[in-house]
Amino acid sequence: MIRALALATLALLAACGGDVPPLVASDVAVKRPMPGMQMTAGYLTLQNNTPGEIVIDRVTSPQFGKVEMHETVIEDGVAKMSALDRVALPAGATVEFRPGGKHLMLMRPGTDLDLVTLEFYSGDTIVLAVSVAVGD
Ligand SMILES: [Cu+2]
Repeated sequence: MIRALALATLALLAACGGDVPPLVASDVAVKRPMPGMQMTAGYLTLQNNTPGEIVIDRVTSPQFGKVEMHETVIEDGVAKMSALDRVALPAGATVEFRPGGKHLMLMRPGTDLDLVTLEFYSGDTIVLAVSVAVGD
């Protein structure tokens, strides 16, 4: 029910065509995979401008076979990555995907990686799509 309300809010804000988009990405960065590597990481900052929670539960990219949301955690002094099923953005919150914290794990890269598009889903709805030029 909460998710339905949040999506309804998103639709409403989008329909208004106001100055502030409901969900904004900034500082988007994707590095080109190292030679021979089948994965790379993606970083960005997400800002939820709605009065409701937005839950990201899937990320896809046309340029990658699989995308996962990961979080790096320190266990017994060792950095480990764990996959996140969902990332919740509380109302008005900013969530960072950055080195050493949450990040996108981009796996099985295709051949054309100059421009990468990331699609963020909440349920069946794409709540944000952002494209970025790949950096070296
Ligand atoms: Cu990872």
